[in-house]
Amino acid sequence: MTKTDKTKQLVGEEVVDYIKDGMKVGLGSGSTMYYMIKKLGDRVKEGLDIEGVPTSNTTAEWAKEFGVPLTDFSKVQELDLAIDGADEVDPNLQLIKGGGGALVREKIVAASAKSFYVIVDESKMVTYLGNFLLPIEVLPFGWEVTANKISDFGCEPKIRKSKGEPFITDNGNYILDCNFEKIAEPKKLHEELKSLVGVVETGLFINMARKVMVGKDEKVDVIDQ
Ligand code: ABF
Repeated sequence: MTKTDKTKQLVGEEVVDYIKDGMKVGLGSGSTMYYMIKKLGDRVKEGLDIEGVPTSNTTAEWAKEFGVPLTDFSKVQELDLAIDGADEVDPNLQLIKGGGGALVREKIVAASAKSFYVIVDESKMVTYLGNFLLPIEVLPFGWEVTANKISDFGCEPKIRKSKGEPFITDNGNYILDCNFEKIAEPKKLHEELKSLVGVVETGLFINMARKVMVGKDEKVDVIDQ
């Protein structure tokens, strides 16, 4: 296991302490969440009574593998807590997410929770968002037109591919990865991109994270909003 994986495991396991009996919990996606779900499965076996709402098909599979009970939004309107990873976190706890292609469901789940906690290793902490390519989920129909309009904001959108074909999200859409490099005003950029026809959602998570837990070597720093 690499040093980064050990750090992800540390922070992924530590966040489970915040999950209490009876909670409805949003389960994010990504490798840090893998460790969280595995640990949560151990707690469930010990008697913790919770239900999770998964943000991706992969997360649902992990939950089944580790014995974490699942529910969905047809039965639950509000979640007590949502937990997820991130690709970048700035000093104001604004985030870029969507490297794994699950940003829409991740945002719906985070927005439906009373609290949203983010778990990352320290490599994700940045001064400015944008070094990581910003993922933007778009409708397949006319995606070339949507990409052209996005490029007016100062990037060159690239359609995400998997095995030579466009990557298809769990919602049947495409992802454009956009090289903004330095996003000075994340809220403004998110709002302007979101107003474009064809854009389903951006990977900018603005004013959503209440707590960011940062794994650093052998310890976890907790930053509260
Ligand atoms: C998801 O998983 C995504 O939003 C993000 O791209 C990724 C986090 O990365 P990691 O695999 O490092 O946990 O939460």
